[in-house]
Amino acid sequence: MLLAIACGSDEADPNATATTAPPNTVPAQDRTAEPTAAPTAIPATSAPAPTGSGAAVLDIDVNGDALQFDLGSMSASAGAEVTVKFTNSSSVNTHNWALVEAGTKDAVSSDGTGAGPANNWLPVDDPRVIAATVLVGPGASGEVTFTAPASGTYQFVCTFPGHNFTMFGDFVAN
Ligand SMILES: [Cu+2]
Repeated sequence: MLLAIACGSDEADPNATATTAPPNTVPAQDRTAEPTAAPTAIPATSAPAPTGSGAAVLDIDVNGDALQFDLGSMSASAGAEVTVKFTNSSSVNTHNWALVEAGTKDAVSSDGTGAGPANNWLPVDDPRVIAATVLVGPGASGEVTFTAPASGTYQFVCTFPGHNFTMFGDFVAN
């Protein structure tokens, strides 16, 4: 029997797997084909910087397979509605994006390790955590909308165990 070789062509396109991702992990620009696309994503694509309330959409990615975000700092207007769109371009690593109180990224991550993957590696109902995405797998994306905190400097971090030591930055509310 030699029929098995017919499957070999599936590997010709390394991007082909993107089309098999669950709907909620498909990048926003690809959601037009998904009737179940999250309504919050629709206005953002045509109005990247809504005015009037300081509302903003902030995009962040990772540096390939390195345990680093592609931004060292982010900023938003205090009290504004902010949507962080986190794209995980890594081909192998799972990450999240969490906004935490200044100086707490390592402690929050340590407690997140105890909380486990079912809680997205984040401590549950922890006042140090201001906002966070769920875990985002390789090649997927996730977003979170929240009200930017009061003026000051905060931290963002990936709380996947071990990533917090290199995968963080400052979040400035001004
Ligand atoms: Cu990570």
